[in-house]
Amino acid sequence: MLIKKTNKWDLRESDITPEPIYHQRRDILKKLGIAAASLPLASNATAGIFDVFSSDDQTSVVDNRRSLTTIKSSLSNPTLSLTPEKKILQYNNFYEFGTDKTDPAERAKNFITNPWQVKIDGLVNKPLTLDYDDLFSSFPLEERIYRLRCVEAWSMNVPWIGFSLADIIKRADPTSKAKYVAFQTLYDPKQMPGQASRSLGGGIDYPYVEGLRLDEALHPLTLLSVGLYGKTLPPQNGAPLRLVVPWKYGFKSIKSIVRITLTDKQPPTTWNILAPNEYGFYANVNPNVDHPRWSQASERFIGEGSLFSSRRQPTAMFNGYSEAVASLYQGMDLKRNY
Ligand SMILES: Nc1nc2c(c(=O)[nH]1)N[C@H]1C(S)=C(S)[C@@H](COP(=O)(O)O)O[C@H]1N2
Ligand SMILES: [Mo]
Repeated sequence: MLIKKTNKWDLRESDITPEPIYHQRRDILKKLGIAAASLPLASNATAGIFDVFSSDDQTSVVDNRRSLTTIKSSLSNPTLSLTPEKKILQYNNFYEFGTDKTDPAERAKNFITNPWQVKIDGLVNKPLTLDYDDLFSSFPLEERIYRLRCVEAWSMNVPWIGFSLADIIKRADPTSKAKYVAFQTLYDPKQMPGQASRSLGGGIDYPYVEGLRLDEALHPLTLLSVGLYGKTLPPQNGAPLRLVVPWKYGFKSIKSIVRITLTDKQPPTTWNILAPNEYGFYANVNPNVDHPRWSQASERFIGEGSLFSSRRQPTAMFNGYSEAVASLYQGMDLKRNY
């Protein structure tokens, strides 16, 4: 049967929808076996089809998470309205498992996170290795409700569980030469299909690497997370250990970390390597510095209700953490150091 191609739909959807959501819609359509071109779309008919997050027949997720006991933290913001757990677990960026938002939850289901080892090495007096159990027993676990802002202009509020990165760095006792901290994600193409295939993995050279200046790394807000919503992290959110830097774009918050290295030089970072004119080393959330291809002045907050009716809100300088972190960048040109 010849299906009439309605370019009108493509145009309208891509015009009004941020790119990642647009791709996700297409992905959902693919899974439903619906060719996008075949849809006689009345604009109000789409809502039901795409409203995956409010339908209850989508819950067949393997869940090996354990409950974690936490203490309160003065660095948490309990007044933030939380993004529902289901959305935090099903709308992810983790290119090692594919580039669509729903890929990580699907493809990381059997990702082995225990046993696990994390090395802290480089310019330190006491290099150390943490095993899986050490991640949960070495430091008191705090719950910290933070804002998360992706460079793609969407945001969530997440109740993370973890401890300050500073705790682990201090234990390793950096030498006076240490000026930066480099992070590395696990490299295991057998488990991570995006590492085995350039197209699946978005053209990234793996392992995913990230970095911070030492003073940023030692800031108490900088969190090593082992959990969210009261439980251990699911694989798609970076189990068993991931970074969370709440005043920076989400790509700085590297997942499934195996190595933390203190260095004297600014470390290479994955998105900066891929597109240096679009993604800088600093990546501080800043409404006044646009991405070359889109505005950063506002963001789509993913909260209750349909993902696609989520509200637009203004982007906050340093993602709302100015008071705590602005002094780190005093005298710096934030347009040049994006
Ligand atoms: N190793 C690795 N870490 C990563 C990514 C990735 O693709 N690989 N994506 C980053 C991006 S772009 C974002 S927005 C956050 C998303 O975290 P979440 O899925 O827990 O919301 O993870 C970051 N950490
Ligand atoms: Mo992101």
